[in-house]
Amino acid sequence: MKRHLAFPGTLISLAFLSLLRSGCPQQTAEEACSVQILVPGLKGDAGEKGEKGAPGRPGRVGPTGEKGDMGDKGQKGSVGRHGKIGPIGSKGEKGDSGDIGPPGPNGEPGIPCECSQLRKAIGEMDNQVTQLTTELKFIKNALPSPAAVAGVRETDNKIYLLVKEEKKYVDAQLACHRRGGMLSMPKDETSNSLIASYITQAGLTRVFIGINDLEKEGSFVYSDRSPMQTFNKWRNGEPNDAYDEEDCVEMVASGGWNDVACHITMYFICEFDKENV
Ligand code: MAN
Ligand code: CA
Ligand code: CA
Repeated sequence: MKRHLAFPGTLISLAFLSLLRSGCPQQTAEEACSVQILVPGLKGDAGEKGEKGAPGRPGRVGPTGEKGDMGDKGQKGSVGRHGKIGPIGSKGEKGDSGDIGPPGPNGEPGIPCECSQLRKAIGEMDNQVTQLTTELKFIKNALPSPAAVAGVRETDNKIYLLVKEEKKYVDAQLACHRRGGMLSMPKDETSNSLIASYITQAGLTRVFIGINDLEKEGSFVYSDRSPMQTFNKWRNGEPNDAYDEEDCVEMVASGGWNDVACHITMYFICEFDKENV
């Protein structure tokens, strides 16, 4: 047992105890029960020098030594491998504009108008109509002198304008011309009635209209030089060329015609073709 070799004192104690317990069965009382004290013997002579032992274990790592002097510079090494690609550099400054390139090829044919574009166009036109209606209403009803225009009347293709300026026939015709029209020429019942009601509503009794026999007595023509057709609204007894000087024509409020002297002055009604306005 290794423990006894390591602790000799313990061996002594155990041997003593075992003697006490045995009761000394095979020995005399005097011999067996006497107390034996085991003590070490004298130190022996020095033994011969042993052989050289095995090398000891490596010692612990010593402390770091002081830095030595720098050695001579080594030879230049060979060229290393290519390094890794570096990070992207910052953006450079804007360059000068280039020359204008050649024109591109023609584009594809357009597609039919989209509903949204049509709606937008309609919306804009609607606004324009509203604005024009307002402006026209103002022009028809509120424009004061010197224009002296008492509103206008319209058919599908004509606009009639009553001019409240007293003029003799030729000046009335000239005034209409300057406005882009001519003295009104009632060539059918519809236009005649419209002009008549225009006169009535203006509170007037007569106006010059564009009919005359200036060129040839008794041969009445319209102001556009077109000859009188079958339609006419001569009042009873007219034309009578009274005083041999009546070569121009007036319309009275009832819509009837009467030949009158061209040098007298009165209001007049011009007419305009809508396609020329
Ligand atoms: C009367 C009639 C007409 C004529 C006028 C002239 O009304 O004789 O025919 O044109 O007078 O004022
Ligand atoms: Ca006449
Ligand atoms: Ca007359």
